[in-house]
Amino acid sequence: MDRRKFLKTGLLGGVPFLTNGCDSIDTIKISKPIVIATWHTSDDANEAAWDVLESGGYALDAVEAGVKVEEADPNNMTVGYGGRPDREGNVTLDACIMDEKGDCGAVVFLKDIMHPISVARKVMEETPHIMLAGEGAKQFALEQGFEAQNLLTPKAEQAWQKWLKTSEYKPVVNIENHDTIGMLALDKEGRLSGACTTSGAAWKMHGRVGDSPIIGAGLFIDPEVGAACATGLGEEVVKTAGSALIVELMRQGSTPEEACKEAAQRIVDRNKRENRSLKNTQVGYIALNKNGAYGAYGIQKGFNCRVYNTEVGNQRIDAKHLI
Ligand code: SD4
Repeated sequence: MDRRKFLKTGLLGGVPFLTNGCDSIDTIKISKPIVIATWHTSDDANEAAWDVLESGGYALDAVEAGVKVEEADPNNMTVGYGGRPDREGNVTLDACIMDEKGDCGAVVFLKDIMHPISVARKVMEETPHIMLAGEGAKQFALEQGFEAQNLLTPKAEQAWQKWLKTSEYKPVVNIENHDTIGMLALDKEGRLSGACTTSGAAWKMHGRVGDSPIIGAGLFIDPEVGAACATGLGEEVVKTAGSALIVELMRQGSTPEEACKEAAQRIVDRNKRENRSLKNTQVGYIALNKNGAYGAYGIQKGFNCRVYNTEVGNQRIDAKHLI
């Protein structure tokens, strides 16, 4: 059989994707290192990750360094310091990290710590658990040497005060649930890692946890196949196990873009079946397979991401969308 029939090209990635286990990996072009992150605003985050990858560093170090840029940026109002608070005025953070062995760590409902992704990595590396929540997560962070600080900036507090006037919980598509950073990287040695970090949905209920720190929902990696992560309305991502679904679809032969599209379609179909409006629902997915092919897809117009490799540089990509 013509061996080209075994290969499918990632629609965005332009890199052949091995769809048949008979082919040997060294017969196809592998694009590495590479990093991809949700939202075009992650350009500086990609730069930080690329610095690690280009010098031959570890994908896990790259994604941690990358998303930390957004966690520390007060102008990113969906991640870390400067994140929009919950409806009671508390900034509460969710994050998870996963490596090429399938090991992972997460923190949820964490307060007062600027870099939840680094705490999540400590959970993975220093504890027998995968997830710590709330006060326990903060206590662990302090024990590990992280410093407590107020994460509510004047800008975020003003936005909250304004919201309080109506107190309507109607997330504004591509604005209020925008800029959570999910990042996937493949290093020179072919190791895949991913990180996802967020302050969650703006004006959420106190105690609410979204998809971003949930392995299989906000992030998933299978080193045999690839990686995926999500941004947008977390409840919808969790209900469809979005990132795990994308990885499984890639395992069955879908390109990264096809897999992201199908996962977005599942959300649309489920809501249509229940006659629910999707007007206020945006979810965007990115995926990277083990060969460095990548893809993205959104439910609504307006989702984008950023890819960095030697071929394209640090490039913005506007994802296709279903609606
Ligand atoms: C959440 N998925 O907590 C996050 C929000 C998000 O860009 O992605 N914002 O539901």
